[in-house]
Amino acid sequence: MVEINGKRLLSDLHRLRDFGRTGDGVVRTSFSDIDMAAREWLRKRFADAGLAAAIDGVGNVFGTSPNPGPALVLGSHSDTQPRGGWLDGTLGVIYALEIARAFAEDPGTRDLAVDVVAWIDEEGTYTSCLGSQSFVGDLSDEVLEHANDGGETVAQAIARVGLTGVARAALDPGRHVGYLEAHIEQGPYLEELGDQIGVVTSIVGIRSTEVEFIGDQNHAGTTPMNRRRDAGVAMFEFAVRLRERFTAIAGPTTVWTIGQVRLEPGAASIIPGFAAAHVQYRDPEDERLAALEDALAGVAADVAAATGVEARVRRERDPILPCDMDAGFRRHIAAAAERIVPGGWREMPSAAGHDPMVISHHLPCAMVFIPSIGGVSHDFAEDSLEADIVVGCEVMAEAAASILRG
Ligand code: HGY
Ligand code: MN
Ligand code: MN
Repeated sequence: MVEINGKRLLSDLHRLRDFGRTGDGVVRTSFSDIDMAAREWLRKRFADAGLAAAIDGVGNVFGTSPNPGPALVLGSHSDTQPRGGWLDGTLGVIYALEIARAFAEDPGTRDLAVDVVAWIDEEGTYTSCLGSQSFVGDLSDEVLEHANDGGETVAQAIARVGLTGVARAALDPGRHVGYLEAHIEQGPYLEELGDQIGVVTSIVGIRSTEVEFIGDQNHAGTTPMNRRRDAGVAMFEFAVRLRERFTAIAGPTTVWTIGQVRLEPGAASIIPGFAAAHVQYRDPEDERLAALEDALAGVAADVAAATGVEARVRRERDPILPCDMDAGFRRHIAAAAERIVPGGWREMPSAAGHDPMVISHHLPCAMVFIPSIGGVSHDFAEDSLEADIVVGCEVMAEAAASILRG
């Protein structure tokens, strides 16, 4: 069995947590100073592990094994949500680093090639899965114009951190035979069912729609109720009707949320003339996501008619399609899990999005989950047991070795 150094693994996880640590959580959004400092630390750690390491032209940290292919790419993202947990993304990056080191230290795996990556902007501060889109050659000029909430575009952020014109890591079909990512489950099932390992079968599809409501800004006291075009009232009515409509057509695992809203000008004594709601919805079936998107547009039109406020519906990004993990890789992971935690694993879908949503259209991919305590994620309270963290890395290492041995 590949000898994972659990102490070294945990020490690097905690060191990376220090970059942006805020209470028990982490604030390390893409292209922030602390994110770039963390990337420089990762680049050095990748180099210390014997990898040819660089921060590429979009901010990915990429470490290339000195061994000839066939090579697996192992990794995850090192950027976080605006109020993120310490393991979301970080776990998979440090697993990959630890596996590269453990392989190099063991004569039985010393010749296996594992390239290691820390993607940038999986979390969508500018545009989700930015780094992996670049790696597979999907990064269009249009995506480079996507902006963060402050209005800075991807291209401007790349220039600000001094990466314009720097070579970008790219998938090498003559070398790379697949991509593996370990991640915390971010949901309740492994813990509730008493399993330590999740072998991911598929990743849900995701659609994101912004609905703007344009009414009349006016005095909150002197404007008669029957003459108002209150954009806030329209948005709240939309949210209630959307819940009713989506509930009626949802499948067993459909999820949605309105996680971000705007009211302008946002003063208590002014009737809001503008409101915007960002709706994100997910499902394993793209047909159902299309039906939800149509229903959403219908609800917006109904609310506009009912309130006299104009409603504008806009896709925030191209739909992310549901994707399947590679069946052969899944068998390797399942066999490794059965060897290390007999009976303590299960196959399961991912309701969270991950970079294999992009990469799996170009390379076979697979994912390993470990339990999240209380099923909590995208919150400072996110955490996992140390024992589960170490076991997850052992399973990932065994599976990677087994895949590369063929
Ligand atoms: O939102 C997601 O599913 C991922 O954690 N970015
Ligand atoms: Mn996340
Ligand atoms: Mn993640």
